[in-house]
Order: sequence, then C-alpha cells, then structure tokens
Amino acid sequence: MTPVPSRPRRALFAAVAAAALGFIGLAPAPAAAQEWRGWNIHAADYPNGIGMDAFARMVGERTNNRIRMRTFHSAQLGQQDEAIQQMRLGTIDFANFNLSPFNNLAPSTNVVTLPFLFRNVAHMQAAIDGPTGEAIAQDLERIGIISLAWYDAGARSIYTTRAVRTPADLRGMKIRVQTSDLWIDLMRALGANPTPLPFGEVFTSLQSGVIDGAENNWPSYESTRHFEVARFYSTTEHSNVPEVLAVSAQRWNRLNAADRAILRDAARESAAIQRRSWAERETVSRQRVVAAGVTVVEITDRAPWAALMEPVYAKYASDARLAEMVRQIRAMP
Ligand code: GTR
Repeated sequence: MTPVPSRPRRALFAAVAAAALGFIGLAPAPAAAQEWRGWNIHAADYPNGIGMDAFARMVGERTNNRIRMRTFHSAQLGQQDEAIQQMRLGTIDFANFNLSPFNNLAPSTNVVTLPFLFRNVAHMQAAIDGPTGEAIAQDLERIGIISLAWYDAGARSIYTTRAVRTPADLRGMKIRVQTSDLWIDLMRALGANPTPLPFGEVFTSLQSGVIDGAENNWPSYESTRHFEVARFYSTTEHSNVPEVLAVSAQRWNRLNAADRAILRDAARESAAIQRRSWAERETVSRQRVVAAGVTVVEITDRAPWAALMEPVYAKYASDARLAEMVRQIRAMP
C-alpha cells in the first residue's frame, strides 16, 4: 500500500510540483534567450530613443523574451563611425544611424543626403518608404547592416557663432560636418571650411573656437546644448537626410522567418512612434532655443544656396544608377 503523505509532506509535494511546472511552463528556456545590445547616439527621451525603446519592448513581448533588447543611450557604446564598425563586426546588434555616415560605404545613401533635393519632409518620407529606401537597404545589406525601418531627422540647417544670412557670410568659416566626402564637398561649395568631427566633440569645439559653427536639425541643436555656444541658427534647411533602424547581419542571418517578421513589424511600428514624437519635438526644441535667446535667421530664398550645389550633384549623382534615383525622387508628385 502506498503511504499517503502526511499533511506537511503533502504541502511540500504540491509546492515542489508547482515550482517545477512553473519553471517548465513559464520561464523562457535559458539556452534560447538572446541578449541584444543597441546603440543610440541620443538621450533616452529624444524621439529616436523613444522609438528604439518601443522597438525593444515590442520585440521582448512578442518573443516571450527570447530576444531581450537593451538600448545604450547617449553614445555610451561610442561615436557613430565606431558604432557602424561594431555593428558590422557583430558586437553591436541593433542601432539607429543617420544615413550620412554611410555615404562613403553605401553609394545610394548619398542620394538622400543631397542638398535641396526634397521639397519637404513628406517628400522625403514618401521616397524613403518606397523604392529609394529599398535601394539603400540593398546597399546597406552588402556591408552587413539590415535596414528595418526609417526614422525622421527633419531638415538640417546651419548654426554659427555669428550671423549667417548669405553664402558669402559663410566664407572661410570653419563648419563641422559629419564624416562623409559629400558633406565636405557640400560645405566647400558653400565657401566654408569643412571640419569633420564626431557629434560628441561639437560642443567643446564650438566653445574653444576650433569651429565657428555646425549644422543640424532643431532637436539636435537643442538637446546637445550647442545653442548655448552657437547663438545664430540660419534656416537653410539644406538636407533632409533620414535615419535607419537597423540590425547587424550577424544576428539577422541566424533568425528564423517568424522572428524576422516580428522584428520588421516592431521596427515599423516604432518608426510611427518616432515620427510622431519627432514632429512634436521639432516644435518644442525650436521654442526652447528661441526662449533661450537664440537669433533665428530666416532664409526665405534658398535659390542662391541651391545654385552653388551643382558640383556636388556632378560628383555624387552623375553615376547612372544614382542619377536615376535622383530623377525618380524629383518626379514624385
Ligand atoms: C543628428 C543625428 C545623429 C548624428 C548627428 C550628427 O541629427 O540624429 O545620428 O548623425 O546628427 O550630426 O553627427
């Protein structure tokens, strides 16, 4: 006869059985769980950080935490050029990058960086969400970067330590640019002295007089506090270069189709969140810097600026494939 366990022993039995069931049924299989490291140049409360955190949360929820993503904000894992290299090597798993730092690596990214190409942000979005984006995704895949969605970055304008109203005012001024040949040539064509520097060095370089200005959108100008040292913002709106939410091919190649679909969907949904947050932040950032006493130089006639860009188009958009991409973008309604 099997002895019936006494009361305390029955309770212990039940507890052990429940714990075992709980372990089998609920806890994710430790061997299958992946920890992904994400790179973000901006602070967590910047629209891109909000988008990336939403992406990570959705992927965690939808994979029952088999893929656990953590974003390291504020360039904790290095500056953008280093992060791109790390992503190609597979030591960073996902990231949000501006497309300009890819200009020398992935030719089609030059197209969306080109000055005065897009009429406005809606035009840029329509292009990047369509065939232009597909061409760029193919080029990025060739260098080990898988594009999942496109984030907004608004329009970039020039800001300086003294007022700039015309290209003539820029002559000889040292203006920081991203590390890209196109950006160097663009600034040269405007008559300035281009100075490539990592984003994280712009504030101190402005402060110490190493540079006289830089160029960026309202949210970056405000969040980095560059406005405290470069007090004039000229609304040149010379480039609408967008950004990518991407994962390392090293990781991507090991995912099955179902997980890839989860990541793609979550990335697209995160882009909708980022874009909404972006639109709000642009207004808020502009208000903040104006309240802090920045002089906004409104550039209403961009024709004299655009006219100087001919050599940039000749150099970066003359190749048949890229010229065709430019033609298609211009022909968009
Ligand atoms: C910001 C962009 C960053 C970085 C930065 C820069 O607008 O979001 O990824 O490219 O500009 O100018 O370096």
